[in-house]
This record gives sequence, C-alpha cells and structure tokens, in this order.
Amino acid sequence: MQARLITLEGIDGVGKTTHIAHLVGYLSAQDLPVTTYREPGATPLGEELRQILKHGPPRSPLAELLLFAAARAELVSSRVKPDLTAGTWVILDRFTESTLAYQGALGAIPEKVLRAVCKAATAGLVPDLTLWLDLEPQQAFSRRYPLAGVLDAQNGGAQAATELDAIEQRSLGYFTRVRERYLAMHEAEPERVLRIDASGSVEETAAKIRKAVTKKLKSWNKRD
Ligand code: Z5A
Repeated sequence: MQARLITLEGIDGVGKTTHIAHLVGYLSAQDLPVTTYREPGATPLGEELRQILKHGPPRSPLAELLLFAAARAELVSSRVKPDLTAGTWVILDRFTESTLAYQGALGAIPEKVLRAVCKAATAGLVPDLTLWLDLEPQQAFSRRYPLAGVLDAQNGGAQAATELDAIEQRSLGYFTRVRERYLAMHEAEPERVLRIDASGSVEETAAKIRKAVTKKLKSWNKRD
C-alpha cells in the first residue's frame, strides 16, 4: 500500500503524544514502516524555531505565522516528502490544521493569507487523514496540570504553578476559538478531518482511533 500522511491535532494536553505512540505501535504491528515527527521541531532549524516560538520575545501575529511556516517548510522538504517517497508512513504531531486553528484564532490575519502561507510551506501537501482529538479546553488543561487545577474565572485565563509558554498562557476564550476552528475544518471535510471524542480514558480514545484508522486502511487498500 502507498505510504500515507496522518496528522494528529487538537488543543494542547488533549493526548496527541500519548496516542501517536499507540498509533505507531498499531501500524508497525501491521508491518507498515512508520515514522513520526512533532511540529514545530524535528529538524535542527525547526527545534530552534520551537524554542523561539515557545520561549522567545513577543512577536506580531504575522511573524508568528511565518515562523511556524518556516519550521514546517523545513520539515516537509527535508523529512516528510522524502519519507513518503521512500514508502514510509508519516505521523505528525500537528501540521497545517494547527496553523489554521491557532494563528487563525488570533483573528488578525485574513483567512486567504493564512491558507496561502500554509500552502507555500507544505508545497501543497495535504494529510491523507487528520485525527482531531476533541476535548473541552478546561479538561485538556487539567490533564496537563493535574495539581494546578485552577482556571481563573476572573480573567478567563489558565493559571498553573508550572510556567506556561507563550501560547499556553493565552486565555480560555482563545482556546475556545481554536477548538471552534477545528470544528469548522471537520465540518468542511468530515471524511478527511475526523473528530475523535477524546474525553474518555486513554484506552477508550485509543480504541476509537484504531477503529477510525482500520476503516481508512481498508478503503486505501481497495484504492491502491
Ligand atoms: N502551534 C501553533 O500555534 N501553530 C502551529 O502551526 C503549530 C503549533 C504546529 C506546540 O506545543 C505549540 O505550538 C502548541 C500549538 C502551537 N501550543 N499550545 N498551547 P507542544 O508541542 O509543546 O505541545 P502540544 O502539542 O500543545 O501538547 P502536548 O503538551 O504535547 O500535549 P498532548 O500531546 O496533546 O498530550 P499528552 O502529552 O499526550 O497528554 C497530556 C496528559 O494527559 C498526559 O499526562 C496523559 O497521560 C494525560 N491523559 C489523561 N487522560 C488521557 C487520555 N484519555 N488520553 C490521552 N492522555 C490522557
């Protein structure tokens, strides 16, 4: 079967990293060669940009968009495309849909500019399947910071004992808009951007992902 690009998406703390490990195991058990990368990161340039984006100086929305795009352009050209061409399946922890959701939720950049930058960064590469792990922002936050457990109702923001990075420290309203943008992408392409309810246990969510991927594998198998 031809190698496919699968991406995992969702607000932070939803469980992407956990479920990517499960998915790699599942695909490997079927003798499919598979590799995984995180975004931003996974290349020397991408890892430097990750540090800047998470812990660097303040930036404008457009500068933020272009920094994520630069990390993605490097990853796609140096890793993802060569892997797919060599027959290796690629699973990405975030991709274009993250930019459309997170940088879109800033509300400062016209949609057509967002999409044009994403298209340029990926050279038009679109995931074969995007698994959107959907969870209420409050629940995702308490998963990541179980001991903090505080949502500041007064300023609508998340507060934790742990230091939050530049994006994590945005308001609950921002993450609600990010989630709404994921929902809109799912509604626009329900067969490619699948919504996985991630509110259950790790095992329950892993079973939902396996079921969705098994169904896709069957349809890809027929097509190839
Ligand atoms: N970003 C952007 O703005 N634009 C872009 O284009 C791109 C990214 C590509 C990257 O941060 C940041 O960049 C991210 C979006 C932005 N910012 N935010 N905010 P990152 O890579 O450091 O982190 P992340 O991707 O946002 O999330 P994460 O920390 O890696 O979390 P996760 O992978 O989704 O979750 P996890 O680590 O697998 O699980 C979290 C905890 O939940 C863990 O302790 C699990 O054991 C626990 N848990 C409890 N129940 C469950 C269930 N049911 N399933 C899974 N895990 C569970």
